[in-house]
Amino acid sequence: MDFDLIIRNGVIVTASEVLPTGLDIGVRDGKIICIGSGLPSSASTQVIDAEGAYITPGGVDSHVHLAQENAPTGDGWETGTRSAIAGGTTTIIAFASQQKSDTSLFPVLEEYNKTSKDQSYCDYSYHFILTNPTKEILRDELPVMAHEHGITSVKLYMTYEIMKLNDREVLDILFACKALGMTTMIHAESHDMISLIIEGLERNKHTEPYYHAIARPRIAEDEASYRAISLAEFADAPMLIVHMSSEVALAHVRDAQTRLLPIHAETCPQYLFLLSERLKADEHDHFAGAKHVCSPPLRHDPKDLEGLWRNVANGTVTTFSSDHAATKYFAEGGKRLGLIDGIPRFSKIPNGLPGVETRIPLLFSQTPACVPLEKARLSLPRFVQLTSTNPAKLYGLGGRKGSIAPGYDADLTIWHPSEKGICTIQQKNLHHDIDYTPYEGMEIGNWPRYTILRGKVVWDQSKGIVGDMKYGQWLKRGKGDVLVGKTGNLPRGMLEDERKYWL
Ligand code: DUC
Ligand code: ZN
Ligand code: ZN
Ligand code: ZN
Repeated sequence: MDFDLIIRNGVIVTASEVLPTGLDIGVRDGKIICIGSGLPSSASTQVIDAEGAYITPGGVDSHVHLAQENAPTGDGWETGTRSAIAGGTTTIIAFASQQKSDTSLFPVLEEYNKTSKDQSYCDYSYHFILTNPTKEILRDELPVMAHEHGITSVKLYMTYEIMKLNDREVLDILFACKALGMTTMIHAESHDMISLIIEGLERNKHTEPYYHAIARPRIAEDEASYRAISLAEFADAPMLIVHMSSEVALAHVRDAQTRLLPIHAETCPQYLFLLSERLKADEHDHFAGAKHVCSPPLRHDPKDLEGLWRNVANGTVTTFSSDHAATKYFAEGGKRLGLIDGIPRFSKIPNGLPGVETRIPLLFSQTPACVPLEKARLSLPRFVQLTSTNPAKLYGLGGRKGSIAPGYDADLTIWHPSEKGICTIQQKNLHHDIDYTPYEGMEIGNWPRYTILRGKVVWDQSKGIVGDMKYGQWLKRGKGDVLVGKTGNLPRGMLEDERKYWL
């Protein structure tokens, strides 16, 4: 057997174990063919010596915003995917976004396909953001999206005037998605609580960036998360609540999972590493807090971080995504969005932070690969589940992406041998087209030395980006794996008899 690539002398980590040392990974035609010791090379085989470093599956970032109309100063496909591979991510799932005025999804898809074509350094797919779920779209278009285009997930918003859906609309979508084996993602914050608070803050002229965190308290996330779970339970449909920021809301997810409901949680680096103090002015810049505006907001208390880390470690959180939803702090001509005639208006600051490149190294920094065991926040297999295996399975890429096993795409992140990995996150070393990183100066324990996509080295830390913008492939996804719990449950407190007359 001739291999195109053999990686020797690494420590392979999968979602279930850290394999013994001394195993080689043999790759041909972009796929992992076998894992074994002493695999034979030929003259044409490329051999990489991992020098005892960890090898983890290429990252799957299932929550990335690129080239969205509502973020004109954000990252596009070229810069966003370049940034992804430099940070160990080999697959992203971005968002094709329906506007309220769009009565069909097909033109939206066509337009989005145009912006991504031949512009991606990594493999990619889309979720559809639904903001106007007409009967026709749910009945006639979603099945085509799922079966012909392999788009098997949607994202919904319970907040933002221009995006939010009411509970009935969410239910209609859940029933439609369930029938198609699609996964529903939801942004859960109570629009009414938030809009009431914003009105009060504006009336009292509290409009600096910090008040963004005051405007969206944990109870708004808590209430909407519970409501979203209840709707999913009623429809007996799988759901993932995106970008969860607090343990109070996660308690509802945990409870649902305990009752074997297919309810998932996603969290993101910003909620594990940053607090709302970041929203305050700094000594040089009154408006600097605008760089840290995301929704849900950064929380106030270190106890919030602890609570979230607990849910990462204990299995409640299913996926760890970047929610890379970046906008430049200084837009064209030095203009800062949300600073209107010199007056800060937090409610006009675009929401979202950059993070597609730093996501994986940040989480890796909290594993036993980088810190003493007693300080580690999560195990290495748990790291792999969260960053790669779970998002691949949940979004219908299982068997192809997200693991190191024969038959899978040879998507791999090779780290530095442990003593050489220490690095400091610095904006000047990142590859996005955004003018800051929220993690500037943070010391972390390692950085990907090589990123490999379908058997090809696309990131080599000693050389930089070595991949090609046309190499990324569009992925037709299948049905998601339910992963947690099961469908077929009777909603709590309901009798079969009560349902049979209308279902
Ligand atoms: N939700 C996201 O998923 N990303 C950015 C902003 C938001 O509200
Ligand atoms: Zn959101
Ligand atoms: Zn004020
Ligand atoms: Zn997002």
